Amino acid sequence: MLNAVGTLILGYCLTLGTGYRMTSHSSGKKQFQVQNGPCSYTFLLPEQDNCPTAAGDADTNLVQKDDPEEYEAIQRLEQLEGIMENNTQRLLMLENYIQENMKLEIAQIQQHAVQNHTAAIIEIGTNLLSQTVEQTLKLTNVEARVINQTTRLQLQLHENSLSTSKLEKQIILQTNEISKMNEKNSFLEKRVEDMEGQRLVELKGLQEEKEQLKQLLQQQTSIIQQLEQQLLHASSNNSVLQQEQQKLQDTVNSIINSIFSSTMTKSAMMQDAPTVFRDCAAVFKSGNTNSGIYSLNLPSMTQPIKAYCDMETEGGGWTVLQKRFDGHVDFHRTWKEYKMGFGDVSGEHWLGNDFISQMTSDQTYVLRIELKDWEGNSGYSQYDEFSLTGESENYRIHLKDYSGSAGKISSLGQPGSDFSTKDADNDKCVCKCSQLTSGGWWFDACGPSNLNGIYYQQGQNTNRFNGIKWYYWKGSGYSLKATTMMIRPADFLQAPLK
Ligand SMILES: [Ca+2]
Repeated sequence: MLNAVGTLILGYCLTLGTGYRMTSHSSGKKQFQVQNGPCSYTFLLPEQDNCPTAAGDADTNLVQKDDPEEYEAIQRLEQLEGIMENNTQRLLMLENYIQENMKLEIAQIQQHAVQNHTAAIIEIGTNLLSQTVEQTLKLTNVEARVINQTTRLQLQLHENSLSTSKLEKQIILQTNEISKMNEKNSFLEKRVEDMEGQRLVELKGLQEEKEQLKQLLQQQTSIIQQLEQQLLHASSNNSVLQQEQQKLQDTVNSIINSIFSSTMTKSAMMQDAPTVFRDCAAVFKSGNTNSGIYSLNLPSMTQPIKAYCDMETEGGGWTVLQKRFDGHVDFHRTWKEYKMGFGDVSGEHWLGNDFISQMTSDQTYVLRIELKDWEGNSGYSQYDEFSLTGESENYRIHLKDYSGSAGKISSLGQPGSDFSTKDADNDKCVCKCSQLTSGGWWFDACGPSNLNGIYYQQGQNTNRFNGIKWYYWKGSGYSLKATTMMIRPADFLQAPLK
């Protein structure tokens, strides 16, 4: 059983929110409000005007048990059905209205959403665009770099190709030169072969000549041997002749001496003047003041010798012991030759150690050495005392009081050395100075002087260890042009003329 209910629906939209409330209307109808979103719906429900109370209901129920009551109920049911139908139509209308409103809202919402999406898409698009621009810029940079690199590489490639072509040209030139050289080389090889052939022929000829010369040499050797034998025979004959000559000379000397002695006796009786002189000073003082060759003799000597007298230098009266100026005389001589003297008295010569030794044994002599170099300079060395010991003491030299211009120091050392020759080694060297440096001299070991060394001509006179040496004037390697050694009594200038 349904209660009859009248319903009125009013719809309007106000604010958001959803809910419902129930209020009592002044007309005695109850109303319901439903809130859905911005819209609210109000329902007015009609109520029955004479609803009986519970006690009254009991009476009504008694009345309704009759047919009018059923009729009344049917009417009410029909009324309710009508109301229900009206309500249903209204609800349908309401639904339509709501649907339309919803459509608009949805459209608005959709539009709004579309706008939002569009903005977001535009923003994203803008972002994408800016990113794209950045990427494009980067790409442009990269492209520019790539282009630069490509250009560089192209330039390098171009340069490389240029240098390659140059090298190729050079290679071609060198190849040409090599081929030319090869041609020359083959030409030269051919010439060398030809020359070798010629040389072989010449060598063969020379070998033949050599053989002939060998044979000739053998023949000549045998001839020389024969000659040597003949020479030996002749020299034995010669020594016999020399002995005879010596005997003859002795005889002549004795005759001369006897003549001299008789003459001297006569002269002594007539002039009391000597005719034989012991040295050039005596010659000078006898009045012979011209330089030249004179005969000298000593009481201890058996026979006189020839000597050169220098009557001009420093007052004259000098007996010359040694003279060299052109190299004509060989001074690499034996002990005996230096003992007896050698050379040309008027030219280059050595007076003789025996005579010098005896001459200086009983009187004080001054030794003067005069020297000339190849540059036109002259110098001298003088010793105020000079003497030689005898042969038994190897003609040892004694010197004192040096002065002169040929060196501030004497080139003949003190104390004096023994005399050495190529066949008599009396020096202080483990070597043999005479054989080493040539000539006879008072070598030390081998000492700073040797006036009897090898004579070297101008232009060949330097860097010589074996030349004519006077160290403290011209050094060790210099060979002098001219030398003179001469002596005079120390009292020559003081002694009065006889
Ligand atoms: Ca020696």
